[in-house]
Amino acid sequence: MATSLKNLSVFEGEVPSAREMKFGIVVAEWNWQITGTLLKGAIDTLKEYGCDENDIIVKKVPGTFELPLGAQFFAEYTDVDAVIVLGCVIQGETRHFDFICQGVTQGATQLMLTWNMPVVFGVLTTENLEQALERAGGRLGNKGDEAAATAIKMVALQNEMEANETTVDRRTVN
Ligand code: DLZ
Repeated sequence: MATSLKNLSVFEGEVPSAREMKFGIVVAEWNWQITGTLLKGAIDTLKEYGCDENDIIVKKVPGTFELPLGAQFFAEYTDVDAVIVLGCVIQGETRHFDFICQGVTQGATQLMLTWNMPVVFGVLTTENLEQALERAGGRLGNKGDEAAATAIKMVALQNEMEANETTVDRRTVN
């Protein structure tokens, strides 16, 4: 399993300063016991790396399936540099799990590529509540922390590349 041994609150590589960066967070109300903790982790991490509290805008949506549209609202109506989507889908006895996971993954991917804006996937997809608790401030850290660090890194990368932008007409290559 991809994250079975990883502590999500211990980051690979250096996390740049988040000063002057602005973030939107969309959080699902479904499984709030988990997503509320992801939210706290994300906010604490953004602030820890220098983001001003006033530059963090939080909006709630009913469930994980609604996260991409919530993120699109940020893209459309605000000037945030990145959006973090936070949710928790726990495997049940029906195929709802698959549909929600597929919907949010494809939606978030399509959104960030369309808008050329980081949309960071802070969604836990677990077999049971215990696995989710382990990744929401438990033994394996907090997925919200990891999502926030990723968002900061991606905004820094975009800022750097925009600052060094060169214009290339790729059609002239033969
Ligand atoms: C319906 C549903 C189910 C069964 N499970 C979850 C879940 O584990 N996590 C979650 O965030 N949301 C769940 N939902 C709600 C859907 O995400 C969505 O809000 C509804 O299907 C309405 O579109």
